[in-house]
Amino acid sequence: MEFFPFVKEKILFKGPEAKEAFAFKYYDADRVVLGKTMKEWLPFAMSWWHNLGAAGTDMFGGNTMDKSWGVDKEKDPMGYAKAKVDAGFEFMQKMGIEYYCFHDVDLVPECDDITVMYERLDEIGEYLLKKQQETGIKLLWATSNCFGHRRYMNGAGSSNSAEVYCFAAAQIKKALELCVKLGGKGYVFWGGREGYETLLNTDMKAELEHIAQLFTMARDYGRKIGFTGKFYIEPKPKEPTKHQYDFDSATAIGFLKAHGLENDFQMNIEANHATLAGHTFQHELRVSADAGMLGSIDANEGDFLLGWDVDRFPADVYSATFAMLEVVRAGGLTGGFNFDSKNRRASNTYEDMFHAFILGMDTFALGLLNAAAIIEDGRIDEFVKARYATFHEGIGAKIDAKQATLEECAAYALDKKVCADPGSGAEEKYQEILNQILFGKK
Ligand code: XUL
Ligand code: CO
Repeated sequence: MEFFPFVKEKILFKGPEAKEAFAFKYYDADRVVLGKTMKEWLPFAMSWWHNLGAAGTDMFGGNTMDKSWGVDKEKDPMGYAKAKVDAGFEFMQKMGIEYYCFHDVDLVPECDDITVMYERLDEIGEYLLKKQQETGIKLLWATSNCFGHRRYMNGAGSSNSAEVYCFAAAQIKKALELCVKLGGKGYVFWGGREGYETLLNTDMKAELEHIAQLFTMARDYGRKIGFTGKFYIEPKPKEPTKHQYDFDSATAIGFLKAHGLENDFQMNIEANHATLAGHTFQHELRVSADAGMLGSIDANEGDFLLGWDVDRFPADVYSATFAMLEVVRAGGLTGGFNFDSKNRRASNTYEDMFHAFILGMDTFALGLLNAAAIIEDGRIDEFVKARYATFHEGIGAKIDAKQATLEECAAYALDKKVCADPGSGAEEKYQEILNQILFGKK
C-alpha cells in the first residue's frame, strides 16, 4: 500500500530559485562542502515517534492527524506496527533520508507484560531488518522508553523500587539487542524521569549511583554482544521531571567522567533541550566538542514565547549556522541529525510531514553552507586567534603550557605596575561581518 501518493518520486534538489513545493532548495546531497558531501556532513534521521506516531495531541486536546496507517491498533497490534514500518520506509525513501531512530515502544504498541513486549520486538526486528536490506536505509540509534509506562512514575534508573529498575534494565537489554541486530550506530539514554520533584522524598546520592550503575551495566552488556557504537546521553534540564539529573552537557560530562564512562559515552545534543537549560544550542555543542564528546544531534527548535519543549522543525538559519560551525570544527559527528521534531498540531496533513522535513533539511544545509563560508572567509577565526595572542608568548605561553606559578604571574604584574587594556571584544564589528558573509549582495 502506498501511503503518500502525492509525492511520486524521490524529492530532489532543484536549487534556491525553485518554486516547486516538494523540492530541496539548498540540500544537495552530493554537493561537496569543505571536502565532504552534504550527505556526509548531514546524516539525517527520521524519528519514529514524532513522524509516525505523534498525531497532534497536546495537554488540551486530542489527535488532529491520522497516524493509524490504516490498521486498528487495538485489534491488530502487529499489523499496525508493520504498516507503520511500511509508511516509515516509504517516507524515508521519498525524502532521501538514510537513517531512522526509535524507542522500543514506538515500534510496537506497549503492554504491561514484558515477555509479550519481547515477542513483539523480535517480530518487528525481523521485519525492519528485511526492510533495511531492501532499501539500504540504516539505523542511526535506538533507545528504550523508560519514562512513559506508569511503573516509571518515580523514575527508572533513579526509581525508589529495585523491581522497577530491573524492568528498565530488561527494556534496555532488549533495545540494545535490537540495536545490534539492526546495525545501529548509537544507543541513546534520555532520562525523562531520572530526577526529582522534591528533595523531601529523595535520596539523590543513591539515585545517581544507581543510574551510573545502569549505564555501566548497559555499556558492559552492549560491548559483550558486539555493540561497537557510541552510547549517547541526551541532556535536558526539566520536563517532565522538575529537576533532571542530566541537566546539560557540562553536568552530564562531569557525571560520566566521575563514573569512568567517558570513553564509551558521548552527548546527543537536542537544540530545544539546550534552550530549556538556559543555553544556546551552540553552547551545548561547544561544551561537548571541547570535551571530545560531541556525538549526535536531535535537531529541532524551541519557541521564544513558550517555556516548554515544543520540538518544532528547525527553521532558524542563524542557529543552524552556529551549530554547523561547531560540527564542522569538530570534524563531524559520530552519529547524525535526528529530527526529534514534530509538525505543529494544525499542520495535520501528510503533505505537511514532507514540508517539515524539507524545511529542516534545507535549514541545516544552509547552516552548513554558511559555516563553510565563515571558515573560508577567515576573518572571524583570525580575530578570535588574535584576541588570545598574549597567551602565545612570554608569560602567557608559560601559563598555557601549565608551567607558570602564581608567584611568577604576580611578579609579572608587579613589574608592569598598571595593566594594559585587553583589547576590544568587537562584538558589533564581527556581527556585521557575519551578516555580510551570510547575506552578501542584495
Ligand atoms: C524528549 C526527547 C526524547 C529523546 C529520546 O524531550 O528528546 O524524545 O530524544 O528519548
Ligand atoms: Co530528543
